[in-house]
Amino acid sequence: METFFDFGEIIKKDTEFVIFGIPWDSLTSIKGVESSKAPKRIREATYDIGLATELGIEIPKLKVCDKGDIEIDSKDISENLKNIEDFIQKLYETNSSIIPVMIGGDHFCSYPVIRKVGNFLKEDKLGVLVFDAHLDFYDKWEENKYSHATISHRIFDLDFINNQNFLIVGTRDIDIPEQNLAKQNNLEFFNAYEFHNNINEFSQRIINFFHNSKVEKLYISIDIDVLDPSIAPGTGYAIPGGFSYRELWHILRKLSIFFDIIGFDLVEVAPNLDLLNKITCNTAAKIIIELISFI
Ligand SMILES: [Mn+2]
Repeated sequence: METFFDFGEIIKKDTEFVIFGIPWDSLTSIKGVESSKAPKRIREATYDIGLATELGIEIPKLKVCDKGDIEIDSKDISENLKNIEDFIQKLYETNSSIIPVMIGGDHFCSYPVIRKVGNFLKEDKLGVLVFDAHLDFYDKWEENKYSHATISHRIFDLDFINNQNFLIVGTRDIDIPEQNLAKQNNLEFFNAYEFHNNINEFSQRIINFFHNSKVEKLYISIDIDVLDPSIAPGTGYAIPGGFSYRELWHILRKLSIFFDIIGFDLVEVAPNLDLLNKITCNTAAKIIIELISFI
């Protein structure tokens, strides 16, 4: 199996991070977006990337293991949810301090991961931060509770989540029904335009939000469309006005100083919509390895 940066497939005693893919995109709201191919393509992208992080950390020395992809049934949603949660349960049984790193798939893949991580760490001061151009706060999408357009609402409905430990950052493409729902529920989100070219100030706002609620442990879900499509064009909804790679890098670096990051994911990369030079897959791979090294 081709693994992320050639990391091994076996969880060892000193393994700190376990990477896994969820090749599942059937709950996407538009056709022709093959984010199920992203785990494979993002792994492949790592073979063309240097083996030191930007701060000079030697990547092969990081304690990472890549367990490959979770098997997905294209039709059976509840079976997929069960398989994903069982997979994470087993990780925690092997080592309860493992940090799961999931590569999607569409954004709905984050739901079972966050549900499982949250239920496992329930006693602790947990927060969930979503980077996304969208609120994805529909209650239902075409009659379905489970969709990548309802993912934030499903997270919000989890019993360990409330409007003080859940934040969405980078929004700039919001629909009227979800905007109304967000207002009714006092959902907190920082629009992309509120970042006024001062990355420290903006990062501090995010940190303050969670500190005010006494959050110590943070799960981070990154929809690649939080980035500007000029750096990440390979995604279903390419919306202008997103963050640069460097801006997101700075925010993640700051967050990892102030919080115990207990898991993260990167979703919604669509390799079939990427450029020939694979810029979106490269960007995704860089974000994943840089964030691992920060943590
Ligand atoms: Mn999105």
